[in-house]
Amino acid sequence: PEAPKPAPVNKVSQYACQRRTTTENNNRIFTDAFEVLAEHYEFNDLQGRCLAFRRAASVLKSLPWAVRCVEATQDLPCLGEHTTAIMKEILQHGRSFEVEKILSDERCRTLKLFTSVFGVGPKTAEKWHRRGLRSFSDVLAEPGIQLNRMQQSGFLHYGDISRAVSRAEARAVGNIIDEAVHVITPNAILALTGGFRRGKEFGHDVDFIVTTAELGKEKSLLINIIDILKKQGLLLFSDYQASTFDISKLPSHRFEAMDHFAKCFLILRLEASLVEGGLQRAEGDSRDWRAVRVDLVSPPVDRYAYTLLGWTGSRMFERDLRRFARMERQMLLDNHALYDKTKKEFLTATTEKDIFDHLGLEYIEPWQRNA
Ligand code: DCP
Ligand code: MG
Repeated sequence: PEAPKPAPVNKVSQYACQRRTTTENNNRIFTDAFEVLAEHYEFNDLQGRCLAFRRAASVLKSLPWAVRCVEATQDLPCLGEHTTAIMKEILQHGRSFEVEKILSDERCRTLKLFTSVFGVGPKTAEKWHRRGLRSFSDVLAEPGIQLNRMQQSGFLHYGDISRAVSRAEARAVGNIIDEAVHVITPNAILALTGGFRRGKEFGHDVDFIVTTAELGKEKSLLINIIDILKKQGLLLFSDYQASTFDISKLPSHRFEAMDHFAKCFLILRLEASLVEGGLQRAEGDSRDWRAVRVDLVSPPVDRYAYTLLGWTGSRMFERDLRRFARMERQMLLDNHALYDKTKKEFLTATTEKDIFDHLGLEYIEPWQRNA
């Protein structure tokens, strides 16, 4: 039976930062399909098409209702001919043949497999595929392939790292980091960011901001944390990147540019005894620990709000905050700062709310940023 058409509501914005998107997705059958297509276009270097499908998925995720017919979507932004055709296919047949073709495509499957390894990006995956490699054992047996340190750890801990991290595990990691920073300084500031701050139940890693209330003291913080974790025997891998932050620089124009704060990408050993309800483990795995990916970023405390906003995500939310700032406000935003091009000045912020205010945006709670 035909579902009643939803009553006309306020127009949905083309900007993710003007939509409220919780973790409850009423349109997963479509957004999962769009994500497959987006990834396919990404692997084939068609960034425009990739973004179109990511934007369409993001709009559907924000809807408090499930799409039952394509006519119901005609007032929504970011949905084009191609996305609508896919939705039609799914509504009619329960699946999309175009998506199924991609899912069975050998090249796409191999690239997805290779990029699932920590330290392997699309370029390396492509290179391995062009050499005729199709599986992990192909890669590991291939003479002349030099894995870097990150990739070696990626393969070593593949089973653990590719398994989702639970909220209880994230909390346990938080306790470990909290203990370590408080050994170093009583003025430590520690915040959980990323997907867990947005209320997700599972994540691929755990993201934190660590800094201190004394400006400048953050400079040695990560190095000291890494040292403590190492002494505790908890450090399975660590890649530390020192700060290259320059206060005089304008915010970056690039959407996907990494910030310049000191950061580290870690793999930690997490004991089961520290996790309420136990570890996420494969069936038959009787170890009492697992490896977990953890990212730490350490900005100077006066950049805390920008870093918190930037690392909370989602990626689409971040991308659209920056796009909105540039297109609608003539401002430049990134994880370090907000710059008003008209007034030619930097705007300061101590809370995320300050930044939304500067941008003339309604405040969106972290759990409403799952765009
Ligand atoms: N981030 C970003 N752009 C990138 C990478 C990251 O804006 N290219 C920001 C937004 C992310 C946050 O950093 O939310 C953390 O990155 P993750 O890759 O850990 O993403 P999530 O935590 O959102 O997802 P997951 O649950 O998979 O960890
Ligand atoms: Mg994360």
